[in-house]
Amino acid sequence: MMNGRFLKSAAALLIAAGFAAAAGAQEVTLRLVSAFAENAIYVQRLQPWIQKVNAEGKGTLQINFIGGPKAIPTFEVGNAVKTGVVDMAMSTGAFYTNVMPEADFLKLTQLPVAEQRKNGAFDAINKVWNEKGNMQYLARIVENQPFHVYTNKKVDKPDLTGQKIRITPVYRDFFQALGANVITTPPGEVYTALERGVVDGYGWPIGGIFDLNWHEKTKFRIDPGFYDAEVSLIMNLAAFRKLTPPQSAYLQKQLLALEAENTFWAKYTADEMARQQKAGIQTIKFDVATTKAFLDKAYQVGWASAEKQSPEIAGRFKKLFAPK
Ligand code: 173
Repeated sequence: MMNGRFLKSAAALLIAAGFAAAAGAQEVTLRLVSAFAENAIYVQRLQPWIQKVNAEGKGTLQINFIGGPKAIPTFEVGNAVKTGVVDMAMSTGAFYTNVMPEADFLKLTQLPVAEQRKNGAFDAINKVWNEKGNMQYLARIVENQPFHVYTNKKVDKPDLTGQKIRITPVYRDFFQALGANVITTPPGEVYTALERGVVDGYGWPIGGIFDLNWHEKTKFRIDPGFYDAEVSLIMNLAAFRKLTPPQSAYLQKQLLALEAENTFWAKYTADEMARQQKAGIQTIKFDVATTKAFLDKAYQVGWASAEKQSPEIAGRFKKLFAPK
């Protein structure tokens, strides 16, 4: 017959084993890809965050960085998240308009992501991302990075007639409204397109043109910048909903910490402008009235395009994305 002491220790062993199994089940590893190349500033800034998440998240949550566009091509990343081929991605909406046209509307926000979380914009985005994209919009990790026209053909007014300009959906309607002929390419093809003269210029944010050596093939930057480059973390919805409460709380804490570091971008803008000047890139500027008209046109064309593609959602977003 089994005595009491044996039963007690057997029970203790079972409990211990049970805890161990439960603890094992509590750690999830999420596979993450980037739509930007691994040496891009956005990825460079994400790496230390991933290391921190993994160091502090042992037993809870780990992130496995798979790689950049060599792992999954830039314009395929959104679908990979939607279908669960990967759990998480860093991308910009312009790269996954094939999942939903609304993805590109996020360039039109005119208030910080911290405000978007307070005024309902973030929730409104997630409603659409959940329903149409089968994904969760986790965090916006780039702010204060307006887009510019970079070109090798000088202009003295906002007119790109006769110029071939590399684009993504971010710039399409605005650059066409300025008279440009547009060619869509992922960032990975910009250098070659410039080198071969397939394009005269390209759209890109104020920062990052040195990452892939485009400065070697760039003569002018047109000021002012317009819109705000959106780069975010997104996650497959089923993978997101499968997280246990502690996992999801831990992830949320780390995402908010990452967003809190967005103060980096204003300083980076100043540094990159100085660096472009040093590299011999000349700025093309307009008078005050022309500058204002240029910016007004950018937003007017951007929202008109959004309203045409998705009237109801554009209407909802427009109020929530407006400056305070
Ligand atoms: O590739 C692009 O020009 C583009 O759409 C983009 C969007 C956000 C950040 C950087 C580039």
